[in-house]
Amino acid sequence: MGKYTLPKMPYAYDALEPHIDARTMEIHHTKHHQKYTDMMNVALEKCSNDIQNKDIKEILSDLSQVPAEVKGAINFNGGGYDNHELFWNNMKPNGGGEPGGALADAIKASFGSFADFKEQFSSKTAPIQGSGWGWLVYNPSSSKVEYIAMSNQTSPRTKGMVPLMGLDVWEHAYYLKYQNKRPDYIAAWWNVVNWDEVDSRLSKAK
Ligand code: MN3
Repeated sequence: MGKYTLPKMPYAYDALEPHIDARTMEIHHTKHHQKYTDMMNVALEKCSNDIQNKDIKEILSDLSQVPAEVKGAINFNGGGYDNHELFWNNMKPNGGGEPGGALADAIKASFGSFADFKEQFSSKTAPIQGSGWGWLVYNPSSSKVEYIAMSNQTSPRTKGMVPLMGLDVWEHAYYLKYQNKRPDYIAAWWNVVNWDEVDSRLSKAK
């Protein structure tokens, strides 16, 4: 067995119904997330022990430290491994609503209001070309929260950002239920956001 193993889901596959269907969640976790995990282990075998022993966050934060021949594979599969673990946990059954506390203040400071943030996040994530993610991140250099769109599985960590909340808009994340209607998936997704988890990531990032 490699260093990385598929993280356990924090709830049942059908727990996010009707917003995200059980079959999509099961395939997404057991096939897609599993594949990124397995391929990350394959890529790590070509790395030094020093790299192998590092946390995924440290690896993704500085890809210049990994051998050139596996840099692309680690960017993609290490990103996929980490992004999906964040994604499962920034959702929960009966989630949604609005954040409170420090997260609410940070969102207001950066976006004007929660409604403006939600509108901007949705309208920037919906048109991502091909496969990618929309992210709310913490920028350590400005000490503010920001929106960032990332292609494929590339982690916001590769840009020095701390991921707080990610939305996977690869077709595998929604196609069974929503087909080509990505904006409908995004609109439904707000009902399962786990704001407590996002707020907790913000406090750890500061
Ligand atoms: Mn995915």
